[in-house]
Amino acid sequence: MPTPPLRPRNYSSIQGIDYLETSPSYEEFRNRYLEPNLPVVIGPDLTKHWRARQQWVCPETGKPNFAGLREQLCEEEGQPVSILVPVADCQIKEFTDQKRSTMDLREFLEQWELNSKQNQPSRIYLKDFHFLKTFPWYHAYETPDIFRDDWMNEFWTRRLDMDDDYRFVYCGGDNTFTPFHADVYRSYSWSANICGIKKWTFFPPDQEHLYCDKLNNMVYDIENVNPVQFPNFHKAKRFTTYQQPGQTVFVPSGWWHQVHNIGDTISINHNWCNGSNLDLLLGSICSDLEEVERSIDHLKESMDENEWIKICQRLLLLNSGWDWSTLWDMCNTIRNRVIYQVKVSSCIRKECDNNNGNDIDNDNDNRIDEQNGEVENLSLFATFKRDDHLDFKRSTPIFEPPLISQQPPLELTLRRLNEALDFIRSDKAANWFLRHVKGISL
Ligand SMILES: O=C(O)CCC(=O)C(=O)O
Ligand SMILES: [Fe+2]
Repeated sequence: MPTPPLRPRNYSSIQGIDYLETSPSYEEFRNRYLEPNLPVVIGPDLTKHWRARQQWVCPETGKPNFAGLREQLCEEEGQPVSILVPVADCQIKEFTDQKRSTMDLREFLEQWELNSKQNQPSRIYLKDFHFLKTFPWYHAYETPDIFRDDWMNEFWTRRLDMDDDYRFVYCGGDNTFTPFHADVYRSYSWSANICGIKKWTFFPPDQEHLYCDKLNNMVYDIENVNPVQFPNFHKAKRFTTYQQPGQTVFVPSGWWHQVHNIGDTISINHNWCNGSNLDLLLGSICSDLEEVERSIDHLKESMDENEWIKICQRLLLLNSGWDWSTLWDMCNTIRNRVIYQVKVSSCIRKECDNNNGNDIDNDNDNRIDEQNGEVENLSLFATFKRDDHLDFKRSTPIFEPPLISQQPPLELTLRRLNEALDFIRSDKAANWFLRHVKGISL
């Protein structure tokens, strides 16, 4: 399989993790962090107006407002309602992750509060909880502008074959943690801390050989590494930061990290991608696929070429949650939206040129953004109309596309999308799979 071209990124001169007291402009965020793929922590102003920060925390103690959370989330008109949430047991490793199960939210909050009152460390961590899907009416927070160019949530919340997203809430007592990992699909994540402190340890990319053993097992917990199994782990370059209440961490693409909660911690996070890390996602799907192919290489002889492609794609979807059609459909959905925005903004520019002579000023840019808001409403309307034909009732609220001011120039985005689509099209196996199995015209 050909490898996709990666834009060069240089991690060798990083000294530490930047802290910005106030939110950067989109332009600054893109140039200093998104494009070079570097982490940053942003001060608490970014989140201070959120309902989650105002109502989920006791102002006197800084601890979670356990009673308020139970009342707001586990009751309807004074009656208890049962909400099932995903939890991880931080003391049991299962394969490469913690043992997962589900639990009633009220019970979780009660147990957590008890541990907290007794100053005991916790073991159960509520994580990957799809908060918006469960409480679409609640408005706990707003996605900050700098994280709005988010193709994963834009695409996933419009998918016609599933009702899903990458928007989560995490709640855990003292000592809960998330083991060493890089995020799904090599996506970015942002994580806003509502209360408690999170200790993040970040490892820049391209050091995987230091935390992988001969059998391809990865380090699980960076604080308990077997030096015989991973003799070179201590050589890995790393950066640590303590995220305070209200602060937001930007986690770049493909950076391995581990997170420890200090005290009772609640956070909100999204996984996301856009034109700045699309090449890394493409690289990630290619390496996931190579791994699948390696693992069933012994079966290759016994099947014809097309059967082999189909089986590899099925396993890729099962193991990694995506196949060529997922990535193709996401890029195509975003491409259609961007083309629409290009058309609308060029119409407005023409109209403004006619009205004002050729002077394109700030007012004009504002008009483009306003009009862009209308583009959003139109696309939202189109999605609702299409939803009439869905086999399921969509409960996950739509993630709105970014305004023009919240994304790079549309032409650059289109170029990157076209490059990715061309790469997929030029791969013989992907091309066959998309056309003949998925019925997509390329
Ligand atoms: O907060 C945690 O425990 C994990 C968060 C995380 O890994 C992420 O946001 O990428
Ligand atoms: Fe992560």
